[in-house]
Amino acid sequence: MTVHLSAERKNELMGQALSLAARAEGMTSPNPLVGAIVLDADGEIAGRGWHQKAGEPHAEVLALQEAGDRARGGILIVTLEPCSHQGRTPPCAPFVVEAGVARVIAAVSDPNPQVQGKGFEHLRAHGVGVETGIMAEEAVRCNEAYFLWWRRGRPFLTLKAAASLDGKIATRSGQSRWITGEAARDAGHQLRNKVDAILVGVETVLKDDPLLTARPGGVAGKPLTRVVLDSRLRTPSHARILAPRSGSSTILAATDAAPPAREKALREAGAEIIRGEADPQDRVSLAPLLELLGSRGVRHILVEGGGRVHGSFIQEGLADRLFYFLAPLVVGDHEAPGAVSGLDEEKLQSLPGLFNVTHEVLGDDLLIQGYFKRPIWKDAKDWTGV
Ligand code: AOF
Ligand code: ZN
Repeated sequence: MTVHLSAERKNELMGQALSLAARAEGMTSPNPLVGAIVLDADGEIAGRGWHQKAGEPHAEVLALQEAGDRARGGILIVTLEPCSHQGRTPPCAPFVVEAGVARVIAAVSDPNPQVQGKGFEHLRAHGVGVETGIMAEEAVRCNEAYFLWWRRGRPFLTLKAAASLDGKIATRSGQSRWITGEAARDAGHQLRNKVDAILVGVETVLKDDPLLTARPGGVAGKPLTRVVLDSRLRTPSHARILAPRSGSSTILAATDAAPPAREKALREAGAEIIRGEADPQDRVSLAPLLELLGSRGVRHILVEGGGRVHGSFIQEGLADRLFYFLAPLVVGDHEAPGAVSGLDEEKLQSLPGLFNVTHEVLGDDLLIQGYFKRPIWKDAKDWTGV
């Protein structure tokens, strides 16, 4: 018999394990965020752990190591099913058994087909009690890109736009820097810290010459894959996006329409050039590009415009989430570019409103968040078992 935990206490502990997991937000890709807590046989916290980086020890192993002998007869609380496979690190389930834990309380099953219930099975087969479904929705939510990858086989796409009240992202001459205030811009940079890649269209590079790093100035930003949709390779060789940033790389996604001389010059300037399929409008085909990025471990992509790029992702049904910063000013010019454009009429008529909408005031601006489809974490309760 292990110590009795009330439903409230289980939620509280799982909430703490989720907070531990969140400490490595943006750093573990392609692996999930995972947090774990070990209780000793008296119900006292004996160990804590969280996964910090792909290839490094798993959360439950770190928590059990900290607990040492105190884990015997105790309880492991973990935000994801303990793994059962040999990956870059050894399987956790046998380690949990060896540590002498009597019971495991897990939020949700691991959607990775190498695990998917096999971890729970291993524990049960070795006499460890397993309880799942505690805070399952929150646990999927904190790993929504990871879950989407295994459930739908593509990276998670967040679209970000900053617009005036009339939906304009710049003036007609391309001035955009003044649209939102500092708090909104900071929130935008925090978002960059959570994703693996940032993607923009070449028009954005030509107009704004952005750095696309995780922090203004980019001194200590985290490594990011920067991607430009640039079918004809119009990115200038001196674009700031090509400047080396430790750990960050720049991919220019082109088609066969791009001149070989541009390719050579841009490679020399430090870019990686990928020539992919063209869509019927001779633009870079999005789905194959996402597949390629996914195969490189990219799980979450932030799309930062412009309007036509956002429109393409929405049109293709590839947009998952929206961060829309709304600034209290009016541009008032129908020639000024809008936050989303280029959707065909059929698509416009079939677009539902956003799901799970939230509003937040940031200085003088408003942040509206929502999902283009029913969020994947809404189904979390179906993924708790074997
Ligand atoms: C993690 N951290 O805390 C847990 C994970 O290559 P490996 O050995 O690191 O295995 C990665 C897989 O292990 C991952 O996709 C997931 O299925 C499982 N659990 N992974 O990185 C953790 N518990
Ligand atoms: Zn593991």
